[in-house]
Amino acid sequence: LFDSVELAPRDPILGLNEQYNADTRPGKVNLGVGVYYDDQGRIPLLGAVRKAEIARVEAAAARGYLPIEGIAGYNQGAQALLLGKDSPLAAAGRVLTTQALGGTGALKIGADFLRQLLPASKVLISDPSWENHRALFERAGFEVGTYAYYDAATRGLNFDGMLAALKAAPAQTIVVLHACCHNPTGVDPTFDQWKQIAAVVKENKLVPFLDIAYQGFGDGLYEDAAVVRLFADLDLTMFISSSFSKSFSLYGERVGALTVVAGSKDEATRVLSQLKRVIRTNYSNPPTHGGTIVSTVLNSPELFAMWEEELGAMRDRIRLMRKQLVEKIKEHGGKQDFSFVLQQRGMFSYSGLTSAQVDRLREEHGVYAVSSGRICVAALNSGNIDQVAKGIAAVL
Ligand code: PLP
Ligand code: TYF
Repeated sequence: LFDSVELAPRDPILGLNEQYNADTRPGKVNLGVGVYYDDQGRIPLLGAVRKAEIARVEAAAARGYLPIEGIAGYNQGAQALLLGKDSPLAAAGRVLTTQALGGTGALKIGADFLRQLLPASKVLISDPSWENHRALFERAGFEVGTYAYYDAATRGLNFDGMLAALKAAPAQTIVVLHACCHNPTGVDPTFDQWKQIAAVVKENKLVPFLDIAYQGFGDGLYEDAAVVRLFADLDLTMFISSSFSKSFSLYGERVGALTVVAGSKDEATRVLSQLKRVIRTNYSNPPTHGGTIVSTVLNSPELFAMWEEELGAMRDRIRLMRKQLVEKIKEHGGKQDFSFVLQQRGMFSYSGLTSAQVDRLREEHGVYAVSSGRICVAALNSGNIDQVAKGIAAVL
Protein backbone atom coordinates (compact mmCIF):
# COMPACT_ATOMS: atom_id res chain seq x y z
CA LEU A 1 0.00 0.00 0.00
CA PHE A 2 2.70 2.49 0.95
CA ASP A 3 5.26 1.62 -1.74
CA SER A 4 4.81 4.93 -3.49
CA VAL A 5 4.89 7.10 -0.37
CA GLU A 6 7.83 9.48 -0.43
CA LEU A 7 9.57 10.81 2.64
CA ALA A 8 8.23 14.31 3.26
CA PRO A 9 10.73 17.09 3.96
CA ARG A 10 11.06 18.20 7.58
CA ASP A 11 9.60 21.51 8.64
CA PRO A 12 12.68 23.78 8.45
CA ILE A 13 12.04 25.22 11.92
CA LEU A 14 10.53 22.30 13.82
CA GLY A 15 13.11 20.03 12.14
CA LEU A 16 15.85 22.19 13.66
CA ASN A 17 14.37 21.43 17.09
CA GLU A 18 14.90 17.72 16.48
CA GLN A 19 18.51 18.37 15.56
CA TYR A 20 18.95 20.52 18.68
CA ASN A 21 17.43 17.88 20.95
CA ALA A 22 19.80 15.26 19.55
CA ASP A 23 22.85 17.49 20.23
CA THR A 24 24.66 16.25 23.36
CA ARG A 25 26.86 19.32 23.91
CA PRO A 26 26.10 20.88 27.33
CA GLY A 27 26.23 24.57 26.33
CA LYS A 28 23.92 24.36 23.29
CA VAL A 29 21.56 27.30 22.67
CA ASN A 30 18.38 27.10 20.59
CA LEU A 31 17.51 30.35 18.81
CA GLY A 32 15.54 28.47 16.16
CA VAL A 33 11.92 28.05 17.06
CA GLY A 34 9.73 31.07 17.90
CA VAL A 35 9.08 30.49 21.57
CA TYR A 36 9.46 32.97 24.42
CA TYR A 37 11.74 31.79 27.22
CA ASP A 38 12.30 33.63 30.48
CA ASP A 39 15.72 34.68 31.77
CA GLN A 40 16.20 31.20 33.26
CA GLY A 41 15.60 29.67 29.84
CA ARG A 42 12.19 28.24 30.75
CA ILE A 43 8.86 28.58 28.96
CA PRO A 44 6.96 30.64 31.55
CA LEU A 45 3.67 29.68 33.14
CA LEU A 46 1.99 33.05 33.52
CA GLY A 47 0.53 33.95 36.90
CA ALA A 48 -2.82 34.91 35.34
CA VAL A 49 -2.93 31.56 33.56
CA ARG A 50 -2.10 29.71 36.77
CA LYS A 51 -4.88 31.48 38.66
CA ALA A 52 -7.44 30.74 35.97
CA GLU A 53 -6.25 27.15 35.81
CA ILE A 54 -6.53 26.61 39.56
CA ALA A 55 -10.05 28.07 39.52
CA ARG A 56 -10.94 25.69 36.71
CA VAL A 57 -9.60 22.63 38.49
CA GLU A 58 -11.40 23.62 41.69
CA ALA A 59 -14.66 24.11 39.84
CA ALA A 60 -14.32 20.49 38.67
CA ALA A 61 -16.47 21.39 35.68
CA ALA A 62 -17.83 18.76 33.32
CA ARG A 63 -16.15 18.52 29.92
CA GLY A 64 -18.92 18.19 27.44
CA TYR A 65 -18.58 19.18 23.82
CA LEU A 66 -18.17 22.87 23.14
CA PRO A 67 -20.25 24.50 20.44
CA ILE A 68 -18.63 24.13 16.99
CA GLU A 69 -17.48 27.75 17.10
CA GLY A 70 -16.12 27.41 20.64
CA ILE A 71 -16.60 29.37 23.85
CA ALA A 72 -18.68 32.54 23.41
CA GLY A 73 -16.69 34.53 26.00
CA TYR A 74 -13.44 33.46 24.35
CA ASN A 75 -14.62 34.61 20.95
CA GLN A 76 -15.91 37.93 22.26
CA GLY A 77 -12.68 38.49 24.18
CA ALA A 78 -10.52 37.66 21.16
CA GLN A 79 -12.58 39.96 18.95
CA ALA A 80 -12.43 42.85 21.43
CA LEU A 81 -8.62 42.56 21.55
CA LEU A 82 -8.51 43.00 17.79
CA LEU A 83 -11.17 45.59 17.06
CA GLY A 84 -11.64 47.23 20.46
CA LYS A 85 -14.53 46.82 22.89
CA ASP A 86 -16.63 49.51 21.22
CA SER A 87 -16.21 48.52 17.58
CA PRO A 88 -19.12 49.87 15.50
CA LEU A 89 -18.70 46.91 13.12
CA ALA A 90 -19.15 44.47 15.99
CA ALA A 91 -22.13 46.45 17.26
CA ALA A 92 -23.67 46.15 13.78
CA GLY A 93 -23.29 42.35 13.92
CA ARG A 94 -20.85 42.34 11.03
CA VAL A 95 -18.02 40.57 12.85
CA LEU A 96 -17.86 36.88 13.67
CA THR A 97 -15.20 34.98 15.58
CA THR A 98 -14.66 31.26 16.02
CA GLN A 99 -12.25 29.62 18.41
CA ALA A 100 -9.52 27.83 16.45
CA LEU A 101 -6.69 25.36 17.01
CA GLY A 102 -4.04 28.02 17.37
CA GLY A 103 -3.28 30.67 14.79
CA THR A 104 -2.46 27.82 12.41
CA GLY A 105 -5.94 26.37 12.82
CA ALA A 106 -7.47 29.79 12.20
CA LEU A 107 -5.49 30.17 8.99
CA LYS A 108 -6.55 26.70 7.89
CA ILE A 109 -10.27 27.21 8.51
CA GLY A 110 -10.08 30.53 6.69
CA ALA A 111 -8.09 29.02 3.81
CA ASP A 112 -10.52 26.10 3.35
CA PHE A 113 -13.49 28.45 3.34
CA LEU A 114 -11.81 30.87 0.93
CA ARG A 115 -10.94 28.05 -1.43
CA GLN A 116 -14.65 27.28 -1.79
CA LEU A 117 -15.55 30.94 -2.09
CA LEU A 118 -12.80 32.10 -4.45
CA PRO A 119 -11.46 29.02 -6.28
CA ALA A 120 -9.85 31.13 -9.01
CA SER A 121 -7.97 33.45 -6.64
CA LYS A 122 -4.27 33.36 -5.92
CA VAL A 123 -2.72 33.92 -2.53
CA LEU A 124 0.15 36.33 -1.97
CA ILE A 125 2.42 36.07 1.06
CA SER A 126 5.36 38.28 2.01
CA ASP A 127 8.85 37.49 0.71
CA PRO A 128 9.95 36.01 3.07
CA SER A 129 7.16 34.80 5.33
CA TRP A 130 6.47 32.22 8.01
CA GLU A 131 7.21 28.96 6.17
CA ASN A 132 3.86 27.46 7.01
CA HIS A 133 1.91 30.21 5.21
CA ARG A 134 2.86 28.86 1.81
CA ALA A 135 2.47 25.21 2.76
CA LEU A 136 -0.90 25.77 4.38
CA PHE A 137 -2.48 27.74 1.54
CA GLU A 138 -1.04 25.36 -1.06
CA ARG A 139 -2.50 22.42 0.85
CA ALA A 140 -5.83 24.20 0.80
CA GLY A 141 -5.54 24.17 -3.02
CA PHE A 142 -4.28 27.67 -3.79
CA GLU A 143 -1.45 28.82 -5.95
CA VAL A 144 0.77 30.89 -3.67
CA GLY A 145 2.97 33.76 -4.83
CA THR A 146 4.86 36.45 -2.97
CA TYR A 147 4.90 40.22 -2.68
CA ALA A 148 8.22 42.01 -2.14
CA TYR A 149 8.86 42.70 1.53
CA TYR A 150 12.35 42.48 2.98
CA ASP A 151 15.22 44.50 1.58
CA ALA A 152 18.49 42.82 2.53
CA ALA A 153 20.51 45.86 1.48
CA THR A 154 18.83 48.23 3.95
CA ARG A 155 17.79 45.48 6.39
CA GLY A 156 14.41 47.17 6.24
CA LEU A 157 11.21 47.11 4.25
CA ASN A 158 11.12 47.19 0.45
CA PHE A 159 8.06 49.37 0.64
CA ASP A 160 7.99 50.46 -2.99
CA GLY A 161 8.30 46.85 -4.11
CA MET A 162 5.57 45.77 -1.74
CA LEU A 163 3.18 48.46 -2.89
CA ALA A 164 3.94 47.78 -6.56
CA ALA A 165 3.20 44.06 -6.11
CA LEU A 166 -0.10 44.79 -4.39
CA LYS A 167 -1.03 47.30 -7.09
CA ALA A 168 -0.33 44.69 -9.76
CA ALA A 169 -2.46 42.00 -8.08
CA PRO A 170 -5.85 41.31 -9.66
CA ALA A 171 -9.07 41.90 -7.71
CA GLN A 172 -9.91 39.18 -5.17
CA THR A 173 -6.30 38.17 -4.70
CA ILE A 174 -5.93 36.97 -1.12
CA VAL A 175 -3.12 38.88 0.60
CA VAL A 176 -1.67 37.51 3.82
CA LEU A 177 -0.32 40.40 5.91
CA HIS A 178 1.52 40.17 9.24
CA ALA A 179 -0.35 42.75 11.32
CA CYS A 180 2.60 43.22 13.70
CA CYS A 181 5.99 41.71 14.58
CA HIS A 182 6.73 40.20 11.17
CA ASN A 183 7.94 36.61 11.19
CA PRO A 184 10.75 35.99 10.20
CA THR A 185 12.30 39.44 9.69
CA GLY A 186 11.11 41.55 12.63
CA VAL A 187 10.58 44.36 10.09
CA ASP A 188 7.14 46.04 10.13
CA PRO A 189 5.79 48.84 7.92
CA THR A 190 5.29 52.18 9.69
CA PHE A 191 1.70 53.19 10.39
CA ASP A 192 1.86 55.69 7.57
CA GLN A 193 3.00 52.94 5.20
CA TRP A 194 0.16 50.73 6.47
CA LYS A 195 -2.29 53.47 5.49
CA GLN A 196 -0.97 53.34 1.95
CA ILE A 197 -1.06 49.54 1.93
CA ALA A 198 -4.67 49.55 3.16
CA ALA A 199 -5.63 52.09 0.47
CA VAL A 200 -4.23 49.82 -2.27
CA VAL A 201 -5.99 46.79 -0.78
CA LYS A 202 -9.26 48.71 -0.87
CA GLU A 203 -8.75 50.28 -4.28
CA ASN A 204 -7.76 46.96 -5.89
CA LYS A 205 -10.47 44.97 -4.11
CA LEU A 206 -7.93 42.57 -2.64
CA VAL A 207 -8.94 40.20 0.14
CA PRO A 208 -6.84 40.91 3.24
CA PHE A 209 -6.00 38.05 5.56
CA LEU A 210 -4.33 39.63 8.57
CA ASP A 211 -2.26 37.24 10.63
CA ILE A 212 -1.51 38.39 14.17
CA ALA A 213 0.40 35.82 16.19
CA TYR A 214 2.47 38.21 18.34
CA GLN A 215 -0.01 40.78 19.63
CA GLY A 216 1.53 42.44 22.67
CA PHE A 217 5.14 41.72 21.71
CA GLY A 218 5.62 44.92 19.69
CA ASP A 219 4.40 47.95 21.62
CA GLY A 220 1.41 46.64 23.57
CA LEU A 221 -1.88 44.80 23.17
CA TYR A 222 -3.79 47.86 21.99
CA GLU A 223 -0.97 49.38 19.96
CA ASP A 224 -0.20 46.14 18.10
CA ALA A 225 -3.78 45.85 16.80
CA ALA A 226 -3.68 49.33 15.21
CA VAL A 227 -3.47 47.82 11.72
CA VAL A 228 -6.57 45.69 12.33
CA ARG A 229 -8.50 48.79 13.42
CA LEU A 230 -7.15 50.74 10.45
CA PHE A 231 -8.51 48.13 8.04
CA ALA A 232 -11.80 48.07 9.96
CA ASP A 233 -12.08 51.86 9.84
CA LEU A 234 -11.76 51.68 6.05
CA ASP A 235 -14.69 49.28 6.08
CA LEU A 236 -12.66 46.50 4.48
CA THR A 237 -14.08 43.00 4.62
CA MET A 238 -11.29 40.82 5.92
CA PHE A 239 -10.07 37.68 7.62
CA ILE A 240 -7.99 37.83 10.81
CA SER A 241 -6.18 34.87 12.31
CA SER A 242 -5.04 35.54 15.85
CA SER A 243 -3.09 33.42 18.29
CA PHE A 244 -2.66 33.34 22.06
CA SER A 245 0.09 30.72 21.88
CA LYS A 246 2.83 33.26 22.53
CA SER A 247 0.98 35.97 24.43
CA PHE A 248 -0.39 33.49 27.00
CA SER A 249 2.59 31.11 26.78
CA LEU A 250 0.08 28.34 26.03
CA TYR A 251 1.68 26.88 22.90
CA GLY A 252 0.44 23.32 23.31
CA GLU A 253 -3.12 24.30 24.22
CA ARG A 254 -3.84 25.43 20.65
CA VAL A 255 -5.54 28.70 21.47
CA GLY A 256 -6.29 30.84 18.45
CA ALA A 257 -9.24 32.49 16.75
CA LEU A 258 -10.52 33.27 13.28
CA THR A 259 -12.35 36.56 12.96
CA VAL A 260 -14.13 37.68 9.81
CA VAL A 261 -15.45 41.16 9.14
CA ALA A 262 -18.36 40.81 6.71
CA GLY A 263 -20.30 43.40 4.75
CA SER A 264 -23.52 43.03 6.73
CA LYS A 265 -25.04 41.17 9.64
CA ASP A 266 -26.75 38.79 7.26
CA GLU A 267 -23.48 38.06 5.47
CA ALA A 268 -21.78 37.42 8.81
CA THR A 269 -24.46 34.87 9.73
CA ARG A 270 -24.05 33.03 6.45
CA VAL A 271 -20.25 33.09 6.60
CA LEU A 272 -20.28 31.72 10.15
CA SER A 273 -22.58 28.89 9.09
CA GLN A 274 -20.07 27.90 6.38
CA LEU A 275 -17.08 28.16 8.71
CA LYS A 276 -18.91 25.88 11.13
CA ARG A 277 -19.29 23.39 8.34
CA VAL A 278 -15.53 23.51 7.68
CA ILE A 279 -14.85 23.00 11.39
CA ARG A 280 -17.39 20.19 11.76
CA THR A 281 -15.84 18.19 8.94
CA ASN A 282 -12.31 18.68 10.28
CA TYR A 283 -12.38 18.28 14.06
CA SER A 284 -16.00 18.89 15.01
CA ASN A 285 -15.41 21.32 17.86
CA PRO A 286 -12.44 22.81 19.73
CA PRO A 287 -10.90 21.59 23.00
CA THR A 288 -12.01 23.07 26.33
CA HIS A 289 -9.03 23.53 28.58
CA GLY A 290 -6.87 26.25 27.03
CA GLY A 291 -9.89 28.09 25.69
CA THR A 292 -11.48 28.22 29.13
CA ILE A 293 -8.30 29.60 30.69
CA VAL A 294 -7.92 32.32 28.06
CA SER A 295 -11.61 33.18 28.27
CA THR A 296 -11.42 33.45 32.06
CA VAL A 297 -8.46 35.82 31.87
CA LEU A 298 -9.94 37.96 29.09
CA ASN A 299 -13.22 38.36 30.97
CA SER A 300 -11.85 39.08 34.45
CA PRO A 301 -10.61 42.68 34.88
CA GLU A 302 -8.22 41.55 37.61
CA LEU A 303 -6.69 38.66 35.65
CA PHE A 304 -6.63 40.71 32.46
CA ALA A 305 -4.57 43.42 34.18
CA MET A 306 -2.23 40.77 35.55
CA TRP A 307 -1.83 39.20 32.11
CA GLU A 308 -1.17 42.53 30.43
CA GLU A 309 1.54 43.27 32.95
CA GLU A 310 3.18 39.88 32.47
CA LEU A 311 3.06 40.31 28.71
CA GLY A 312 4.65 43.74 29.14
CA ALA A 313 7.48 42.16 31.11
CA MET A 314 8.10 39.66 28.30
CA ARG A 315 8.18 42.50 25.78
CA ASP A 316 10.61 44.52 27.92
CA ARG A 317 12.90 41.55 28.38
CA ILE A 318 13.08 40.98 24.63
CA ARG A 319 13.94 44.65 24.15
CA LEU A 320 16.71 44.36 26.72
CA MET A 321 18.09 41.31 24.94
CA ARG A 322 18.12 43.21 21.64
CA LYS A 323 20.09 46.02 23.25
CA GLN A 324 22.56 43.70 24.95
CA LEU A 325 23.07 41.61 21.83
CA VAL A 326 24.09 44.68 19.83
CA GLU A 327 26.46 45.83 22.59
CA LYS A 328 27.99 42.44 23.18
CA ILE A 329 28.62 41.67 19.50
CA LYS A 330 30.57 44.92 19.43
CA GLU A 331 32.42 44.02 22.65
CA HIS A 332 33.44 40.70 21.19
CA GLY A 333 34.93 42.44 18.18
CA GLY A 334 32.12 41.87 15.68
CA LYS A 335 33.05 43.69 12.50
CA GLN A 336 29.49 44.63 11.54
CA ASP A 337 27.17 47.11 13.18
CA PHE A 338 24.19 45.18 14.51
CA SER A 339 22.14 48.17 15.64
CA PHE A 340 19.42 47.32 13.10
CA VAL A 341 18.35 44.66 15.62
CA LEU A 342 17.01 47.50 17.79
CA GLN A 343 14.58 48.58 15.07
CA GLN A 344 13.15 45.10 14.55
CA ARG A 345 10.04 44.17 16.49
CA GLY A 346 8.67 41.09 18.19
CA MET A 347 10.41 37.81 18.86
CA PHE A 348 12.57 37.60 15.78
CA SER A 349 15.50 39.19 14.12
CA TYR A 350 16.79 38.63 10.66
CA SER A 351 20.45 38.71 11.62
CA GLY A 352 21.82 38.90 8.10
CA LEU A 353 23.93 35.79 8.78
CA THR A 354 24.33 33.60 5.71
CA SER A 355 23.41 29.94 5.84
CA ALA A 356 27.15 29.09 5.88
CA GLN A 357 27.59 31.38 8.90
CA VAL A 358 24.56 29.79 10.58
CA ASP A 359 26.20 26.37 10.04
CA ARG A 360 29.43 27.56 11.63
CA LEU A 361 27.52 29.12 14.52
CA ARG A 362 25.90 25.75 15.20
CA GLU A 363 28.95 23.56 14.66
CA GLU A 364 31.59 25.70 16.35
CA HIS A 365 29.55 27.52 18.99
CA GLY A 366 26.53 25.29 19.68
CA VAL A 367 24.13 28.08 18.74
CA TYR A 368 21.15 27.05 16.60
CA ALA A 369 19.52 29.54 14.23
CA VAL A 370 17.30 29.11 11.16
CA SER A 371 19.34 28.80 7.95
CA SER A 372 17.80 32.07 6.69
CA GLY A 373 19.66 33.81 9.51
CA ARG A 374 16.54 34.28 11.62
CA ILE A 375 17.22 34.23 15.33
CA CYS A 376 14.66 34.14 18.11
CA VAL A 377 15.68 37.04 20.35
CA ALA A 378 13.14 35.82 22.92
CA ALA A 379 15.37 32.78 23.55
CA LEU A 380 18.34 34.91 24.62
CA ASN A 381 18.99 35.29 28.34
CA SER A 382 21.66 36.59 30.69
CA GLY A 383 23.18 33.11 30.82
CA ASN A 384 23.59 32.53 27.07
CA ILE A 385 23.90 35.97 25.50
CA ASP A 386 27.68 36.18 25.82
CA GLN A 387 28.15 32.86 24.10
CA VAL A 388 25.77 33.88 21.31
CA ALA A 389 27.36 37.31 20.82
CA LYS A 390 30.84 35.81 20.82
CA GLY A 391 29.75 33.19 18.31
CA ILE A 392 28.15 35.72 16.00
CA ALA A 393 31.17 38.03 16.22
CA ALA A 394 33.41 35.08 15.36
CA VAL A 395 31.50 33.91 12.30
CA LEU A 396 30.95 37.37 10.82
N1 PLP B 1 1.32 32.98 12.11
C1 PLP B 1 2.59 33.35 12.34
C2 PLP B 1 3.14 34.50 11.59
C3 PLP B 1 3.37 32.64 13.25
O1 PLP B 1 4.63 33.01 13.45
C4 PLP B 1 2.81 31.57 13.96
C5 PLP B 1 3.66 30.86 14.91
O2 PLP B 1 3.54 29.79 15.36
C6 PLP B 1 1.48 31.24 13.69
C7 PLP B 1 0.77 31.96 12.76
C8 PLP B 1 0.79 30.07 14.32
O3 PLP B 1 0.50 30.22 15.64
P1 PLP B 1 0.02 28.98 16.50
O4 PLP B 1 1.24 28.42 17.14
O5 PLP B 1 -0.93 29.59 17.47
O6 PLP B 1 -0.63 28.00 15.61
O1 TYF C 1 8.15 30.57 13.33
C1 TYF C 1 8.21 29.97 14.41
O2 TYF C 1 9.26 29.60 14.89
C2 TYF C 1 6.94 29.76 15.20
C3 TYF C 1 6.72 28.33 15.61
O3 TYF C 1 5.50 24.74 11.45
C4 TYF C 1 6.40 27.39 14.50
O4 TYF C 1 5.90 30.32 14.50
C5 TYF C 1 7.32 27.08 13.52
C6 TYF C 1 7.04 26.19 12.51
C7 TYF C 1 5.81 25.59 12.46
C8 TYF C 1 4.88 25.87 13.44
C9 TYF C 1 5.18 26.78 14.45
